[in-house]
Amino acid sequence: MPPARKPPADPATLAAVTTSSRSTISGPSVPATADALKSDDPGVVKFASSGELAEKFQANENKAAEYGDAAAEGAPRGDNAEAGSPYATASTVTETNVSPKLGDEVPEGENFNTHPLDHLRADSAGRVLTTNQGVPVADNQHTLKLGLRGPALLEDFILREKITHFDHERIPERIVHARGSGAHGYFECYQSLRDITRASIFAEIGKRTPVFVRFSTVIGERGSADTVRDVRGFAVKFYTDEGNWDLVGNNIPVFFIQDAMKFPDLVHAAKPEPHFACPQASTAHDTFWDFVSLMPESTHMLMWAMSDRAIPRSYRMMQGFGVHTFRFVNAAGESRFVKFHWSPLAGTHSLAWDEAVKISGADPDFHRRDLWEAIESGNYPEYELGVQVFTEEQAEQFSFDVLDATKIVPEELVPVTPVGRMVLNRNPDYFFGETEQVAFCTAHVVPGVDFTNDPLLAGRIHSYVDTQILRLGGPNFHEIPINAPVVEVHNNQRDGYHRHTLNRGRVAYEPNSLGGGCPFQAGASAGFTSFREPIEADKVRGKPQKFAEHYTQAELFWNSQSPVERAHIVRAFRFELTRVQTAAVRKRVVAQLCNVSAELAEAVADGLGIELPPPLPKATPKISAPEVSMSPALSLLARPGEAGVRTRRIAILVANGVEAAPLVRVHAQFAAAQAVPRFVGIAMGEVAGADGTPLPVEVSMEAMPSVLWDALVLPSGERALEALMNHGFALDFVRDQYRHCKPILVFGGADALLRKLSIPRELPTGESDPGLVFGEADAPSSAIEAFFTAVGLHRHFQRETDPPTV
Ligand code: HDE
Repeated sequence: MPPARKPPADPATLAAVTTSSRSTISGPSVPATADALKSDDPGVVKFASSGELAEKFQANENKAAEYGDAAAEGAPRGDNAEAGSPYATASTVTETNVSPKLGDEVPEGENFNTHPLDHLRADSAGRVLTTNQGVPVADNQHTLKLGLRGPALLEDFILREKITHFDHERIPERIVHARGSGAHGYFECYQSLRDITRASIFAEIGKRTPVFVRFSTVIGERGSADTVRDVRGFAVKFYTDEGNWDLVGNNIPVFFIQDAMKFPDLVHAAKPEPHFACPQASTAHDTFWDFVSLMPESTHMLMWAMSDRAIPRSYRMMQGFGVHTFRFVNAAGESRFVKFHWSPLAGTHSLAWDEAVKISGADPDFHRRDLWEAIESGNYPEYELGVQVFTEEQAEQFSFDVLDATKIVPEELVPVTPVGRMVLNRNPDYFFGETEQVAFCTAHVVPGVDFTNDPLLAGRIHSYVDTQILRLGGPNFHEIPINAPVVEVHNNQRDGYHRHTLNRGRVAYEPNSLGGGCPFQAGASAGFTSFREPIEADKVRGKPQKFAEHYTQAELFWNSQSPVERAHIVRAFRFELTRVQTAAVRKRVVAQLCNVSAELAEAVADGLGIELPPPLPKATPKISAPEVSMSPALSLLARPGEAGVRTRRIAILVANGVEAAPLVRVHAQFAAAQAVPRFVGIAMGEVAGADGTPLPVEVSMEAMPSVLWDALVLPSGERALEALMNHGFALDFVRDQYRHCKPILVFGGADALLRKLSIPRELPTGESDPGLVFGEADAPSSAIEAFFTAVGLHRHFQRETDPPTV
């Protein structure tokens, strides 16, 4: 037997446990010590106490009793133990954050829908296993058989119940937006908007409304990777005190098409091609580009989708938009148009394309994990809600039609006014029960919010309710707890699959006298009333003339991008169109781009090795003098967010012989700033510093390669550097950090690693690279400070060249 390993020094383990508890991949090789259990940080207690609980089960003690004569004597009681902390068995440490939707403030009322989710949570701590009928299960290992080697018996209702349930565990995935992740939180109103809307969530300063949010990709299947190039869904369910309002938006403010009639065509073109079901979660194929190049109204959205908006660093670092123009309606029945904008406090940040591609392999759950980890560590994502409010008369003056979902209303025309903030402070207990079963429907509006005649929106009002009926198995999907409003539901709808409500009495119609007329209609002053829009028109199929202009806002977007963003757009078109096989389709897309910008079209044509084609014919001339030709708000750089290192993952490479002291200091400083610094080793275990200090490795380079980190620290120490310089993974690690424009802190001597990889110290312009910070091991403070700044700046794209030289 190998000698027992000595646990490393307590403070080092505690430090590693602290930052490992902020991650969901790997952890130190040795168990957490008693100190961790006493921590004030619930994440650390959860990490340590679940480890402690697992320690109590050294092996499956009952295994031997499953065989031979022992089995026939009857099953033993299952091994069980009590957890040292309730967190040990919790889904999430955020379970103590309460709301009227989630629980702990049970509102009055006799309607079960009003009960918070709390009463539905099942906690098995200290309980025996039962069937679905509540019958205690004596033996969960064996089928009932006639003799140990004999046939299984049909009467085994326990086996049959278990297998039958298992056989039916899957429901259809969403036809679009199948891949996603959600969180609970609240919306808080900044100011009363009573003058312009009756919507109760905007009634008074400080009013809080519970929300559930689901972020998603559009094209990929449920198990597809998070970091594919795609639009992201940004769907918010507000559980208001006048019913649920679902604001089902995207992270891009426009859409590909103008009329719902074309949605199935768009989705069929973008999804895997039907004959061989490829490619997964990607628009980089012939049918997508064939369709969009024949639908020039998609050009504006294509510009956004080929920009870095489509590869966000995190769901926490992207904007959200309602896309359509909606209406606010006040108590007097007056209406104004409104567009909704969500802006993340963490700023808008994206990945590098090469990084996104590699993350798809290294961690397909990258965004899901990131959202979970941030909330779990108390770094609650926050977004500000802004509105653009304008009148119908103003809208008539615009050169574009506000009912056309391929157009934005530039902020220069109508400013965005902040009206509240949304904080996501609680992870779900159960992914399927909450995130999968949540049903967002654009038809879910509340008094004060109304639709416009956007023909795309009209189709959505039908589609979402319809699709839930299939996906969730019937018309009672509103009764699934995550979908139920916090207010009571009373109507005469009855029956259908999975009906839960037990309505009292014999009346299920209206008008009635036998039920005292109840439930009775609320009347216009209390109930939802549609805006009285006078319309005189012929019944036709067609679009207004202003919808025919397809390129002016695509050009506005291009003009408003920084040089780096433009370069990325060109490369995205180049990548996607190179994957297209049909030369005629490629050419058609470039011809489409000629109508946006000659510079863009030429660069893409160049990348594809083709001659610049003549521009596609236009349905109508471009607008000669648009209201706005440059809008800085359209650049991702316009929202750097709170500069800071919170939640950033910092890899500190370690190997035997490192100079440990500066690394321990960096680890501590970043941990204190709520970042996630971790000691990354060649292998798990413990490394010995040059002075003998033991450092616990938290994760290996193999398990978490470079693309999963935001920044890198290269250690000093001759022996350690030699080991790293001779390790292919370590070299890849450093190369990718540099190539993906991430900040690197280089302690004395470690620049040998940079030299080995021909990494220049300067930018292509000759200036020094602000993302490369050099520090002496004995005077690390100023270097660490500079590195903090460099990490807060996210990526250092000034370093980029096409092609990359490193
Ligand atoms: Fe959707 N869309 N969509 N969509 N959409 C769905 O509803 C649809 C559109 C969006 O996290 C489906 O529950 C039509 C625009 C999000 O659960 C489906 C049209 C925008 C989500 C559907 C559109 C969106 C969906 C699939 C054109 C941005 C995910 C499953 C008329 C404003 C919600 C489901 C979640 C989901 C239909 C266009 C956003 C089939 C017919 C524009 C964020 O009902």
